[in-house]
Amino acid sequence: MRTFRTVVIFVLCVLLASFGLVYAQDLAVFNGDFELLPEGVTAEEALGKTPYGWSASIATAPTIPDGHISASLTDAKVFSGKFAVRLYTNDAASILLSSRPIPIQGGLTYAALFRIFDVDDLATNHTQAYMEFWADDQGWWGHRDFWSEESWREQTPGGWGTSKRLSAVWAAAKSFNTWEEVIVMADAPANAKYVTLSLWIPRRPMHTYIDEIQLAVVE
Ligand SMILES: [Ca+2]
Repeated sequence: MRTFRTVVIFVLCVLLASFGLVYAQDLAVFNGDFELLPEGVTAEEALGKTPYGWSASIATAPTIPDGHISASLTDAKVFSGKFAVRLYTNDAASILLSSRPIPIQGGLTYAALFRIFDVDDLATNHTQAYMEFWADDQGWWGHRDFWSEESWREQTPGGWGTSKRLSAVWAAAKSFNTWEEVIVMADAPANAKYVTLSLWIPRRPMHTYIDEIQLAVVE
């Protein structure tokens, strides 16, 4: 039986073969599988809150009641392990879920793999998966650590902006009610120092689950 990691490398190699590339090396995505909880925190305490190590920016309208929009840890549907993240809005709100900035080397090619389960009960749209490249630690987050344990304990809302972004590439899921592997691949700009992996719902009702987000540098 193939290990999960082998399957991942296999998927990437299949994709990369068509580009004439032959090797991908995994890079760490902090809590990319959503299994990590802050120290001493129980599942009961963490479920329903923004996942540890992820930043959620939610743009609401005053007409939307509390609780109708969320980016929350869930055990209702997972690709692997015990937990995944659920993005939900039943109105035309926007949700941006972003990873901790990951150090990279400019000029290299990166591939990100997202597992997305779009539910078709609210809309006929799909979740968009992004790689966003930044020049230094002065991206939209400035000097603030939105991914720390302290930020999790305070459930600090994330921010977001594109004015300092060097470039971005994205792909959307295409199917409903099944786990789909969505791959995003791009060359990092020469002056890029960080990439963030993001999920974006632009002003639409959506109900989706995301799990096992991975990143590889392609050599
Ligand atoms: Ca998981």
